[in-house]
Amino acid sequence: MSDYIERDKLTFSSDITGIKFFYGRHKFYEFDILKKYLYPILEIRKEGPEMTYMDNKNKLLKAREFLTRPGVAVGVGAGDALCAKLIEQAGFDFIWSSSLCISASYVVPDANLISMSQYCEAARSMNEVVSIPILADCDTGYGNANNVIYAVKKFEEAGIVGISIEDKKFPKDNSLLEGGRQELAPIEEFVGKIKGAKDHQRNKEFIVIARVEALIAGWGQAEAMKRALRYVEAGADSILIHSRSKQPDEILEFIRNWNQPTPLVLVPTNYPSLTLREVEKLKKVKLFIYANQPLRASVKAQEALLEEIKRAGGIHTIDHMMVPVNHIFDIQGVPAMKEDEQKYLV
Ligand code: SPV
Ligand code: MG
Repeated sequence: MSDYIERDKLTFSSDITGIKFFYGRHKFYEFDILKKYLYPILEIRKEGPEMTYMDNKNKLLKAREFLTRPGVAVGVGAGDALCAKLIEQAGFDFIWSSSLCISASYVVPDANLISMSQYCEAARSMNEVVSIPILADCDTGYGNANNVIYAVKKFEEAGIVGISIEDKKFPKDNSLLEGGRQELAPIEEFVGKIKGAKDHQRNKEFIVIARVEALIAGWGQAEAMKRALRYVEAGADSILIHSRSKQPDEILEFIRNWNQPTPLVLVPTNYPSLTLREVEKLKKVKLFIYANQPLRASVKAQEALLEEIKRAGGIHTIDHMMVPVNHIFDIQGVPAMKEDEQKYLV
């Protein structure tokens, strides 16, 4: 991805490594850290591909900040663009493009039945409608290290700010599934995936989260810690330590023993008693993800509504169970379209 703008002899080119200024063919300056401020100063077209590029760059920078700034960034799981939009409107920091929620949108088990392209397209459609970053749940990376490298390329191209890959065998089963196949991959195989991802990412801010499934698989704290340390050494930007224990105890034990600067990620689905306020006090956790609650709430709401329509023999009793249709028009951006029509439709 690169932009190239020509103004007489003064030109600049930008790519993922920075911005370079040229007079004729001579490079006279190279910026990196200032690039987010330079785009607006140089008045790159406000619409079109360059702007999309800049939007994504800002999302990458924002997501990086989540890992370094004080406090905890909170993300919510989505399976489609509408859900992502609602999450943004509710004021959350980022979207977790969830393999469970995307699989559920196809009504198939969260077991790598749909392809990497389908997960990626779902994430892309979310990214196109929100201005907060999307972190993609990429399961085990869809195969071996070759698949991970290809996935990094495709998800970066889709404007996604980072991926999470988990150290299970492909094809995986959902981590919360009672009696699911929770088979761990050999450590070195997973280390290869992390290195492959980090070596091939094109944006330096792109985040690779290594997800440790040792507690999910019942292999214990020592194995979880051993793996997490190896993944940090391999270049992981963050460690997602996952648990399906009904109490946060094993997660809290892991966090107590964690003495690396690399930040942790938690998904508290099965241990909801651990609140954001408590997580903030722990200091070592930077991303806190409510992975699937909107999906579960919407299934519950739709089931109740459908049951009531069936019972009442009509749609005359359900107004209080739905938003007005104008609310849907607003979410879809109809007001902005109407403004455009005033200007451009003859
Ligand atoms: C997801 O949301 O798809 C996750 C979290 O990976 S979990 O369902 O807990 O595995
Ligand atoms: Mg998942």
